[in-house]
This record gives sequence, structure tokens and C-alpha cells, in this order.
Amino acid sequence: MSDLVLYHAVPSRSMTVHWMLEEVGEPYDIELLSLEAEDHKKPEYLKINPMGRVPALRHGDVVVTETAAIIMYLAETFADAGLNISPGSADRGSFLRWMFFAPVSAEPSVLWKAQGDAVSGLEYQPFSDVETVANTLRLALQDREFIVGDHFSAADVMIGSTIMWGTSLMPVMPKHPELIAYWQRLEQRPAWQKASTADRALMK
Ligand SMILES: N[C@@H](CCC(=O)N[C@@H](CS)C(=O)NCC(=O)O)C(=O)O
Repeated sequence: MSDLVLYHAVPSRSMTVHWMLEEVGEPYDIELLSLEAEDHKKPEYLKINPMGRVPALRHGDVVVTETAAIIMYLAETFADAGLNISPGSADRGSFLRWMFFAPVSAEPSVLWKAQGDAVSGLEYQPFSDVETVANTLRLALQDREFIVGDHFSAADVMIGSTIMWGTSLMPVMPKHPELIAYWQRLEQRPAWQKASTADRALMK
């Protein structure tokens, strides 16, 4: 068994981690959970993640949950893969910004819209609407190949997955040409192709 184990379900956010693992290029194993069969609520898995959600990553004795944390953990731990932007780099602030933007600002805005802006009357809403999110991403991606700096990084895995999800799996995000072109570039990556082909096979 490899040192790295992904607790995975398809379709789910763990597909983002699957892609990242392929980008990292280290050996890993997959523990496939069926959300339908509620494997993620069984005592065995709750010992890994008491939240009863996927993904989770085990690396030796270390367990990491939360997609963005897992992506950063992999980027930092396997720095030779070149997917991290380290403290001290001029692009570090931007890297952190987009790593957090995906789960904290973009993802809730997509879910909110997909459910018909279902919850109303709340005093506080800690994220903006999906139109504002998409426009912010559009501006960030104008004239840029990657979301940060001049090379592919873990931030592209987070932002790319979020755009793919918000424009195709749960298509409520405005399809600005900048967002579509960005994803079309990313989906050519061999790591995405390999992970998504494997995931499609798992879905059957
Ligand atoms: N904040 C968590 C969210 C994880 C999450 O909600 N995962 C979904 C699959 S995409 C899940 O496990 N759902 C199972 C359930 O709701 O019971 C992350 O980013 O990893």
C-alpha cells in the first residue's frame, strides 16, 4: 500500500484531489466510498473524517481533510512537483488568495445559485453572488494563462476545478469566454485527463 491514500467518491470534490495527485506524480492508492451506500457515514470512515464527508487524504500517519487544505498539503509536501508558491515569493499572497477564494467565496455562491437562491432573510451572507464571483475571476484571468504568476500551480487546480464545476456540472456560473478558455487549456493537461478518465470509469 502507498503512503498516500485518497478517500474518494465520484462524482464529488475528491475529484479535485485525484487530479492533484496525478499532477504530483507520487504513488497513491484510492479507497473508493459510495455516497449512495453512505460509506462516508460508517464508523470506519468517521474515524478518518468525523465530518462524514469526502475527500480525505492519509499520508502515513497524517490525515488531512478539506479539499483546499489537501491541495496545499500536497503542493508543499511534494514541492519538487513545482505546484507550490512558497512564502517569500512575490506571488505568495496571490496564491493564498485564490486557494481560499475557491472554497470560501466561489463554491458557496455556486451552491446558493444552484438551489435557486433558496435561503433568504439571513442577516449575514459571507459570500457574494455568482455573477460577482465570475466577474472577479474573469478580470483575474484576462490576458493570463494561469491564475497566479507565469506557471501552473496548485491554485489552478482549485480555481480550475471550481470553474469547471460551476460552468458544467452545476452550470449556474456565467460562462465568460475567459473562464471557458482557461478551463479548456487546463483540461488538456495529462494529469486531468488521466484522473477524469479513471473517475468516469468509476462512475459506471
Ligand atoms: N468543505 C469540504 C466539503 C466536503 C463535502 O461536502 N463533500 C461532499 C461531496 S462533494 C460530501 O462528502 N457529501 C456527503 C454528504 O453530504 O453526506 C471540502 O471542501 O472538502
